[in-house]
Amino acid sequence: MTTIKLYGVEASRTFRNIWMLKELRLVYEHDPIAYNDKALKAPPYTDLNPNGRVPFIVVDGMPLFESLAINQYLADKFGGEVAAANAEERAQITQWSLWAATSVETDLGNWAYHTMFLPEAERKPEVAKQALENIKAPLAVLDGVLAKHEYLVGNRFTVGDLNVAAVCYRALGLDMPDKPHFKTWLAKCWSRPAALEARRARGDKV
Ligand SMILES: N[C@@H](CCC(=O)N[C@@H](CS)C(=O)NCC(=O)O)C(=O)O
Repeated sequence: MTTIKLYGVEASRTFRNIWMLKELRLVYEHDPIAYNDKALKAPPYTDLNPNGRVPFIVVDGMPLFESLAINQYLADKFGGEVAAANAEERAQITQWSLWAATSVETDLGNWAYHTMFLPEAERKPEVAKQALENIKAPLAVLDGVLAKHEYLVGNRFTVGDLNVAAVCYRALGLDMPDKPHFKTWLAKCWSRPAALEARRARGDKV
């Protein structure tokens, strides 16, 4: 029998993997260790993820880190509609996952930190403003693609949508009337039952 153990507090990137585990209806153990817990920076945790960060997962003894790679692996291993159907779909899913991590994640994070998370005295409005400016172009790209296609890969919801929507989580709180296709797609992805469960797990009132 397969054993799956996920590590990381829900209110962290770990919720991306909780969403995927719930999409696939997998049974798993969970160690909700916090990202600022000192224990994360030492064995036995660093034996599993030498970065000392969450999330990471252990499936049948194999440790894996990087939230988006974990989701692609879970989809590949446990299959179903959300997985790539062939090498071409897998390539496109990887393309979108890497795109989200490199083109959107940092700026969206900076916007959220400097508008919501940091103590008010530490927030820098100019950083938030620049971050918002920076994400306009990549999100316009996404909006353009979603104007022509309901989903990113293969005309159905896949781990590609899940990974990009998960990275764009903070954009749920952004008013973007000029990006209607992106907003509709984001709301649709995040209203999936598994996505709502993942949000509730991190304390969102949804
Ligand atoms: N690219 C990694 C980022 C992992 C990451 O930075 N995790 C944060 C929590 S969301 C963390 O553990 N931070 C603690 C630290 O950097 O010491 C992923 O997507 O899994």
